[in-house]
Amino acid sequence: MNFQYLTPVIRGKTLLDLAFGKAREKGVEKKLSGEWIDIIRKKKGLKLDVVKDMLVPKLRKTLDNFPKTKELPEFYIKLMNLTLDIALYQKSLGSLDWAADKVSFFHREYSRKMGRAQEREKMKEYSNQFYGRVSSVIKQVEKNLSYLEEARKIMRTYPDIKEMFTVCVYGFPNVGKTTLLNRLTGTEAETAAYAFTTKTINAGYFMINEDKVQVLDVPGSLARPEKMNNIERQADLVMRELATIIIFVFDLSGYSGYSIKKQDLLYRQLGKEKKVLVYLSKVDLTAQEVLDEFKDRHYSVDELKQEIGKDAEKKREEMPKIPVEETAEETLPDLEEEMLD
Ligand SMILES: Nc1nc2c(ncn2[C@@H]2O[C@H](COP(=O)(O)OP(=O)(O)OP(=O)(O)O)[C@@H](O)[C@H]2O)c(=O)[nH]1
Ligand SMILES: [Mg+2]
Repeated sequence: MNFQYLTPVIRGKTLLDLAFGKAREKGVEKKLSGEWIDIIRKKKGLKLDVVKDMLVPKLRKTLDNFPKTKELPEFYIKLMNLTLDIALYQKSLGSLDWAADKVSFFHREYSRKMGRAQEREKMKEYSNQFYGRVSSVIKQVEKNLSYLEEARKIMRTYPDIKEMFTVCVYGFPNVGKTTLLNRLTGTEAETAAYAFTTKTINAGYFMINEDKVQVLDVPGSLARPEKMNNIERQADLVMRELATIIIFVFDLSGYSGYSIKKQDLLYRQLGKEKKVLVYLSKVDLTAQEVLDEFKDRHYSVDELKQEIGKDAEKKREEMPKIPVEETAEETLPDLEEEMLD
């Protein structure tokens, strides 16, 4: 799923300005002939059409632009639950459908009334009533349009996650996770010398032998499962739901601002459910005796790739293969023979 291209939501006031502005233009430019009262009726009717033809497709387009929750893979629903008010999101989409229907309904109703009107005053009254009702419909959904725009800005930051062998880079804030992602995959994701630089999920890819590996770099986590913030929950979600292997980044240098003891606590919390590979960041800034004291097996960037490559290959080989005799080409000649018999 790619959320980068969600288009900005046009807000209520702009929608109304566009629709009424266009209606004014149309009323002036159209040359009509016949009885003057019929000309007025036609002009007013045309304006109603213009307003509807501007608003309804724009509302529907906005609605279609956003993914429906029932069409999304489970991971994204969980991510939306962490980053958005999913009930309000759904309600907002529903309100656009309602608004489009309402505008169409008023258009039909007032076109009919206009068609029957005989006096100029009545026609003017119907026009004004139609504009008033349409404005009120759009104003009622303004808070939903505004929410969808807010949601769009958040959803744009969602990673385009592919179904393939996936590794998650995990660890405390500011330890060098994004720097490692960039080294592994050649991405240029933002890194900075402060905590919570990464507020969403960065994705990168590398090839190892025949396999393509997806690396997801997540926001930093603190070792406090009972009171995680939304940013940490995203990291936790990726780590649990998507990753086959976790790369745990330890910063022993002290530059991240988090003690080795604290980092170790988070490391132990990962448990044994998934394979965890340890990477030491900022070794250039770390005292030799601190490095010597570190006893856990750890990997360089190249070793990480090799180790991940082995598991990716194993997983590929475990994938069920379609036996050759079951393919269409193999079964066709038999069929032909049967038909000849
Ligand atoms: N000298 C040195 N600096 C490093 C190394 N790795 C990371 N840094 C620096 O450490 C800081 C934090 O690095 P990031 O990669 O942004 O850390 P992060 O873990 O992604 O941080 P959050 O996204 O905030 O959780 C940056 O200023 C990096 O340039 C390293 O191996 N050596
Ligand atoms: Mg980062």
